[in-house]
Amino acid sequence: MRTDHAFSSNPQSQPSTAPTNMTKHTITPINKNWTFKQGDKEDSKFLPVAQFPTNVHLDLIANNIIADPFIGKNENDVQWIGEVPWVYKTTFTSPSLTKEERGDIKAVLAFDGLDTYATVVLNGEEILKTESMFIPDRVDVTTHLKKEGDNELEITFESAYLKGCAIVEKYPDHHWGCWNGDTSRLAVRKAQYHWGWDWGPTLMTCGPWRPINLEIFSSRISDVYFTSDVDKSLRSAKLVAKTDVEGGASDVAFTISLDGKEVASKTVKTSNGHAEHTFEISDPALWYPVRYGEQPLYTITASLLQSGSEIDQQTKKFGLRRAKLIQRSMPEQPGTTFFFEINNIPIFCGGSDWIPADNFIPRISKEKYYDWVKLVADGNQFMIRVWGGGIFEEQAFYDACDELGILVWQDFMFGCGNYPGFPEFLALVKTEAEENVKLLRHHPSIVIWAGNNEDYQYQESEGLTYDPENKDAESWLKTNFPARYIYEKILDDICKELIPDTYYHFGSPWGGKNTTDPTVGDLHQWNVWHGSQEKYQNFDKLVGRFVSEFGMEAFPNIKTIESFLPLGKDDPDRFAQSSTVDFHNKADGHERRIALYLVENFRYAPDPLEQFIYSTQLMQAECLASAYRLWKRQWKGPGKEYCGGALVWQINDCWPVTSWAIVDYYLRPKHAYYTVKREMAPISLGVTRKEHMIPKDKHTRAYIEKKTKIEIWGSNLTLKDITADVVVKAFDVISGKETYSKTVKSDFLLPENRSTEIIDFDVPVQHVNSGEETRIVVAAYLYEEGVQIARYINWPEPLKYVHLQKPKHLTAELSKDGKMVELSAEVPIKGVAVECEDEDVSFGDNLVDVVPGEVVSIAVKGANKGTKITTRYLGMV
Ligand code: BMA
Repeated sequence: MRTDHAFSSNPQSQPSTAPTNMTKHTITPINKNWTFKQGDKEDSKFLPVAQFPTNVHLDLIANNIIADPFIGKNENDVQWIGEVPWVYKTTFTSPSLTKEERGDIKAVLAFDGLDTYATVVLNGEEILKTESMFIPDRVDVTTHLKKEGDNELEITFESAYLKGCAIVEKYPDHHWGCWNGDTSRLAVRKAQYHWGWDWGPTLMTCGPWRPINLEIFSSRISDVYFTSDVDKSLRSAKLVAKTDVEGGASDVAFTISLDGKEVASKTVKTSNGHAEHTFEISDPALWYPVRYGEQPLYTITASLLQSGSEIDQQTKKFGLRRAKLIQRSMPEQPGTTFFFEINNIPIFCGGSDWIPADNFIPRISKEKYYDWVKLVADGNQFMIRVWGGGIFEEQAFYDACDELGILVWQDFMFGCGNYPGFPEFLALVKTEAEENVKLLRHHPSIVIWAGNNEDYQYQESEGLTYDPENKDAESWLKTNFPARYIYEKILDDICKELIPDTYYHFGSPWGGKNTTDPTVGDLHQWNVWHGSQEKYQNFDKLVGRFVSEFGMEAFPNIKTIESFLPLGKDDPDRFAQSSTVDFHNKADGHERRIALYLVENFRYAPDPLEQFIYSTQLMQAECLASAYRLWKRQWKGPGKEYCGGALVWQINDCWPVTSWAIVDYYLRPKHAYYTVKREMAPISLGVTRKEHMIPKDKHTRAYIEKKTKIEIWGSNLTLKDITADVVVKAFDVISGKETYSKTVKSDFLLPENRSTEIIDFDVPVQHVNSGEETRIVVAAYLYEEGVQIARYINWPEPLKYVHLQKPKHLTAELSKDGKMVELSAEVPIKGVAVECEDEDVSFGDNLVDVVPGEVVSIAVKGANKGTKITTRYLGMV
C-alpha cells in the first residue's frame, strides 16, 4: 500500500457527478527551490537556477559555467549543451486540507511549457513524457502527492537535436529538406529558430520555459471562450459566451463588463461540462486598429458556482470588432484583392514581421513585450506577423497588441521545409494547434491565421508533388509533400471548429497559380536581396496584392556592435569586415549583398565604422521606404485595392546582429524605422523619376531626346477627404540655388483612404538634353490652408553619381523648450541623421533630407540645455 503517496484519503467517497462539499480552485506556482544539473555526468552537482520559468542556457550563464553566447564567438563554445541531457529538480509541500475537503478534490500539476523531450518524475514515479515545447500538459497527481513532507519533482530533458536526428533516420523514405537549420528540426516540435537561422545563432536550449502550477479543485473552469459577430451596421453584436467545466459544479455566472461597469450578466446551468449563453450587445464599443479609433476591451468573467458559492473564476479581456479579409475581383486588374477591413474600414496594412525577441524567451519581461509593440505602433505600423519559425508568443505580446491596436497575423509554427506526416507527428501537431488556438482566440488583435511560413515555396523549389485538383486529403499523405495534410486538413479543420470567425490561410505566402503569383493572395518579395537581386528602385514592378515579407539588411547601432565585441570599444575587431562582426551576421553571402546594394547606390567606405553603419542604414532605409511608397501608391480606393499591405521583414532581432531588422536587439531603431514611419504617416507624398528616350526617327542612335519625368502622387490614409495645394521646388545640388518654385495644383482633392495621382511633368531644367537633371533635387510639398502637411524630397539616382556638397552651415539646433531639433542648410543634403550619445534622448524622426530655405523639425525627448546633438549625412566623410 502506498500510504506515503495517498493524498486523497478516500477517492471513492464522493461521486463526482453530485458533489456536496466543494473546494475553491487554487493555483500555486511551483517556482521555488529549483536546481539543475547536467544529466549524463555522475559528478555534476545540482546548482540553483537563474529564474523560473527558465532554460538551461540562462542557468549556465548565471552560474558562470558558460560565457554569454551573445558575446564574440562564444556561440561556438556552447554547442555541447544541445547534445547532452539536463535535469531540473525542486520540492514543494502538499496543501493542507480538511478531511471533508479531501473527499472529492483533485490535484493537478499543470505544465504550461516544457522544452521539449521531458520526462517528469514526481516522488519517484514517472508521471509525464512530453514531445513538444508548444503543448501544455496537465497531470492528475492526486494519488501521487505526499500527505506530509516535501514532494520531489524532477524533470529530465533529453537532447532535442539528437532525438530529431534519430527520427530523421527512422523515416528514411520521407524527403527531408529545409532552408535554415538542419533537417532534424523538421522532426521536432520545438521553436525552429533554435537550430539557427539566417539572422540567429544556433542555441539548442531546453528547460521548463513556461510556468508550472499545482492546482487543487473539486470542479473548475477549464476554458472561457466565445464567438462574436458584429453586425454590418456596427450597431449590435452577438456574443456567444462559453465555458468548459471540469468536475460537477452546476452553475456558471457570466458577466460582461466594460471599464469596470457591468454590461450584461447571466447565470446558466452546466450540462455535460459545458455552459453557454448568447448576449446581444447593442451599440457595442468597438475595437479599432491604432489611429482608426479606440481599443476598448471588454472583460468576460465566468464564475463557477456550487450551492451558490463561487468555487472558481476565470476572466478574459476581449474586443468586439468586425474583421474581414477581402478577396474579390477588381474591374481593371487580374486576380483578387487581399486586404483587411476592420469595422467596415479598409486598412492599408503597413507593418512588420516578428521573430522571437530573444533566444532565451523566459527572460523577456512583459514590459519588454509592451515596449516592442509600442515601438511598432509609434512607427505608424498597423500589423505584426508572428512568423512560423518561432513560437506562439507569450500572452503579454498579444495583450500589448490588443491594448495598442496592432493587428496580428499569426502563423502556425512551421517554416521553410518539408515536414513529415507520420501518425505520431500529426497527432502532436493536432494537439499543439488546438491548444494554442484556444490560448489565443480571445485576442481581438489576431485577424488571420496562416498554416506555415514558405513551406509551399519549399515544395515548389524542390518540385514536390502538389496537385491542386486532388482534393482527397488522405492521398496527400502518400506523396512526398505530406505536410499538405497538416496545412489544408488538420489546421483547416481546427480553425473551422475553434475560430470560425477568423480567416485561415493555408500558408504565407499562398494563393494563385503559385506562391509568386502577384495577383492573388500574399507574396514574399525577396527579389531584392535574395532571388534576382533587383534594384530597390524597381519595387513598383515587384508589387503583389499583399506583400507579407520583403527586406534589406543593415548594420545595427554602434553601441549594439560594441556590446557583442569582447573588448567593446577597444576591441581590435571593431571594424566592419572583422571576423567577429561577420560572425554576427548569419545570412548567406551577406558581405556581397550588402556591398552590392551599397556600391550601386552610394560613395562609401568601410571606415570609419560609424559612417559605414550609417551607409548601410541609409541604404536599408531608402530601400524599404521605396517599397512602401511604391506599393502604397497601388492602394487606389474602392475597386482598386491593387496592393493591400506591406510587412517588412523584420521588426526585431533575437540577439545583437546585423540582419534585416529595422530595430535591433536592444530596441535601438535603425534609420529605416523612421523612413517607414514617414511612409505610413496619415498623409504623405510620393515622387518618382522616370527616364524617357524619344528618338527623332526609327533608326537614329544619335538624335535621341532624353526626358526625365517626375511623377507625384499623394497618399491619404485618413478617413477624411483632403483638399490641398501642391507646391514643387527644384534646387541645384551643387550651388544650392532654387531653380524652380511653383504651385502646381491648387485645392487638389485627395480622397480618403487611398493614393491619388497628382501630376507628372519633366524635371524642371534650364537646358533640355544637357544632363542637368542629374544635379536637380525636386522637393514637393502639400499645404492645407497654408499649413504644410506633407513633404517629400526626390533625388537624382543613383546617388553615387551626384556631386553632393559638404554644407558650410548645417545647423541642428535644439529649440528653446528642448522638444525639437531644427535642421537647416544652404545646399541640399541627403539623409541627415541626428545622433546623441545620451541614450535617454530619443528622436521622433530621423534621416531626413534637407533643402535650402526650410527648417526641418525633429521631435526630441529627454533632451535638456546641455544635450549635445550631432549630425551625420551622405558625403560627410
Ligand atoms: C524569409 C523568412 C525567413 C528568413 C528571411 C530572410 O523568407 O521567412 O525564413 O529569415 O526570409 O532570408
